[in-house]
Amino acid sequence: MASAWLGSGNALKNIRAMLKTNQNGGFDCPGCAWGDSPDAGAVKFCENGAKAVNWEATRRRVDAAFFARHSVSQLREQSDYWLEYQGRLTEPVRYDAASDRYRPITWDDAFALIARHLNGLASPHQAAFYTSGRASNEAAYLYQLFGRSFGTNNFPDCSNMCHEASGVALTESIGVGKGTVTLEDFDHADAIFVLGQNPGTNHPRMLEPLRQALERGAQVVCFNPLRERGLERFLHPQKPIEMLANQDAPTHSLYLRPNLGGDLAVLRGIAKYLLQWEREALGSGGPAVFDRDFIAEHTHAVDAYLEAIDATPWAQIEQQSGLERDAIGQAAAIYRDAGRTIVCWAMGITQHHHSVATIQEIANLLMLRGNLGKPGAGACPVRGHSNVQGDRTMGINERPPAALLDALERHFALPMPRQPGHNTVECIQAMLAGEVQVFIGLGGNFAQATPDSPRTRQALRNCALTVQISTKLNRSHLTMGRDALILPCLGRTDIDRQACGPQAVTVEDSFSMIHASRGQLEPLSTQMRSEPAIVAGIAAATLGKRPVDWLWLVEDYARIRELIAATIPGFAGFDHRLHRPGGFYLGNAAARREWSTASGRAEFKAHALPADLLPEQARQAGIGADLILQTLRSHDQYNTTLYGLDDRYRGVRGMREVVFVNPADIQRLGLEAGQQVDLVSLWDDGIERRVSGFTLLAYDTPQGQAAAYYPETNPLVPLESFGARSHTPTSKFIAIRVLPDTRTTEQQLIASGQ
Ligand SMILES: Nc1nc2c(c(=O)[nH]1)N[C@H]1C(S)=C(S)[C@@H](COP(=O)(O)OP(=O)(O)OC[C@H]3O[C@@H](n4cnc5c(=O)[nH]c(N)nc54)[C@H](O)[C@@H]3O)O[C@H]1N2
Ligand SMILES: Nc1nc2c(c(=O)[nH]1)N[C@H]1C(S)=C(S)[C@@H](COP(=O)(O)OP(=O)(O)OC[C@H]3O[C@@H](n4cnc5c(=O)[nH]c(N)nc54)[C@H](O)[C@@H]3O)O[C@H]1N2
Ligand SMILES: [Mo]
Repeated sequence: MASAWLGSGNALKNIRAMLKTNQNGGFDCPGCAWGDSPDAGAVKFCENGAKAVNWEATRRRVDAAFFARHSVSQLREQSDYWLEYQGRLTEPVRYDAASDRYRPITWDDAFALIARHLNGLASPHQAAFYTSGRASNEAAYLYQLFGRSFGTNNFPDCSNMCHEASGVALTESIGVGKGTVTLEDFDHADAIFVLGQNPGTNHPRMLEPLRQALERGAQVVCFNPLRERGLERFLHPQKPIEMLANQDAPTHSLYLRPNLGGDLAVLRGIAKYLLQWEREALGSGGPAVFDRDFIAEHTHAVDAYLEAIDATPWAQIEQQSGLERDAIGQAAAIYRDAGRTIVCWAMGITQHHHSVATIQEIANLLMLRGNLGKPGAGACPVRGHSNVQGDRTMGINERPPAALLDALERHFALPMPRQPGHNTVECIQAMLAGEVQVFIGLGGNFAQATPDSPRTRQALRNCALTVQISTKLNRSHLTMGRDALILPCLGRTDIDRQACGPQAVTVEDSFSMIHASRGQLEPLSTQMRSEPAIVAGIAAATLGKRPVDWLWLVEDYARIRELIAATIPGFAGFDHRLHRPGGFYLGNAAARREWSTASGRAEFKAHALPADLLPEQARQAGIGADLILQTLRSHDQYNTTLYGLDDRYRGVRGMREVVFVNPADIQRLGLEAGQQVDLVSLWDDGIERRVSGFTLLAYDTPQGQAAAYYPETNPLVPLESFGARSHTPTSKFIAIRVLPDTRTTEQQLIASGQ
């Protein structure tokens, strides 16, 4: 299989473009949301960023001739990898049911068609506007302004499946739903905790600050059920091969391997140690363990929290975390001894039933030692998509803060909808119930990224109209409503020319740094349009000039930035500040120790551990679960985009339909490594959720804790299995049974391509 690099057929030019990635004057890497130091010589891109750029910058094209050759039914037979590999979408097309093919449509006709559908709805709430986190600030701002002017807050987005729990938890605890640290803080931390994250693959540029931290004597403590290669040794992200070979690189200080979903218990165990040591210090007059001044001056409700710590028995902590008390004590001692600590986390923490509680426990621990709002310390939810954080800042939010709606109403003199909209799970439910009729996707791959795949696909098919604004072909284009459009857009790498000349867009990284991104490559076709231009086209066709002249706005994106400056806090003088090298810092109230919470202080949140990690509906399913499954990313993918079939650091080659299981579990289940199996998830609602033909791999994972790749395992995730108050599908905790493959030998041979 061709590598992403060579497969794009444009490698040399792309290398030149790469050199400009994430640099002043270049484009923002469409890979992850890790930030960059503005200093010269700092790492600007990584191996996986190179893959993302090259994948987008292909010269292969999916045009009218392509769609004339392939019917939609034929395309459905192809793999996800094949679909994306066909190249960039280059002209707008509409589905024609009679020929089962997509056929060219003019942009004007496409916009008019969408407007007809939207304006024909009985209620604006019958439309949903999905966003994936690559959309620029400018595109996202226009999109939310359009949706709200149309009359709804139905903005499901990829964040609902990603860091939603971080936003909910931190907003309540510290008054800001984002991380409090900047990249510079990593230079000053005495300890860095990394929970539920695989940076070697998903945020390679993060390895550099981790390595530097170890080299200057700071501690790095990792919590992960799997031994992830990138967490065991921190090597240079531009030299991935070192990662396999070099044994001299600095290693972590401590690596704990909790059970899936066991982090709340581990963190509570750390809190228990701290409380014990604090009491001992009070008794002996020794140095304080808690930051007593910070707690007194800046926090609220510590007593209830200390009671919750006392009320949690060690037996429950050990049972739920799968770790022994002493091991947790080692982590607690590192935390106690560090003056300044940063806690980082990603999907291993956010995609559980009790993720909000777990993240609030992280905030509790930070507060106990005053690790908020001082250099070298704080909370760091490491974001996924390169602009997912910015999209939220711009108002892509199904439950918008009242202040945002007030500001929009004031500025545009138009009433804004106050009723909360649908998040991703609710949107699928509403489509299944026929309540949402028009679905528009600004990027992403809704059919594959969301849970309960067969039901999600049915939900899309129920719609009167589905519109996908995309760079590349994917399964969402083949899972359509009765009417369907594909609108081809420019990506980050493409030069974006509008009436007033080439345009820059802006993005926000995980550290609330805003910077400009300018495409460098000539677009493949003049028929492709920018995301802001497409949104403006839809809006103008649907609303005319209400409440703004949409088409005039996109002639020069500085005009959009003026609106952002006028209505979004922190963006005053936006267009001007943009031109500073390295961009500008949006600021963060919690990092200044200003608490926008109910009490005006940072809130301790006292949660009990879940009585049972297994949810009621999995227990009700009768037979006990064989295993708990987490769904994760391989080294050769970007979410639903597959660059190849290898997972280098986990030693997997040429396959993705695999399930990693502890050898003792394989034996217990009476199975053999290498065997083909079916995975069936346990959820008591009468629906069978099964995937077939997975190869059983013996792997070093804690007993009872299995892993398999996303998105292939999304058919197993029940739509109703989501996090409390986050509504995030529990992609890291699915009770499953493992059964010998039930397909006939003939089907197996067809599936394996023989
Ligand atoms: N190359 C590349 N980069 C990416 C992406 C990509 O697909 N490819 N995706 C982007 C996006 S949108 C996101 S959100 C991020 C995702 O970045 P990650 O969160 O690193 O992605 P996952 O592969 O889901 O990995 C989850 C990690 O958490 C661990 N884990 C799972 N469950 C638990 C648990 O209960 N407790 C603990 N302590 N650990 C657990 C898993 O073993 C795994 O190491 O990456 C972004 N960057
Ligand atoms: N089981 C399971 N499910 C998960 C997860 C998991 O860990 N396990 N992770 C969840 C997470 S963290 C996330 S963020 C979601 C991701 O959900 P999405 O963001 O919806 O999915 P992606 O795979 O990132 O979307 C890829 C598609 O985006 C389009 N695209 C790429 N670049 C651009 C661009 O610049 N503009 C536009 N308009 N389109 C573009 C291309 O057509 C491409 O096919 O998946 C979630 N689903
Ligand atoms: Mo994500």
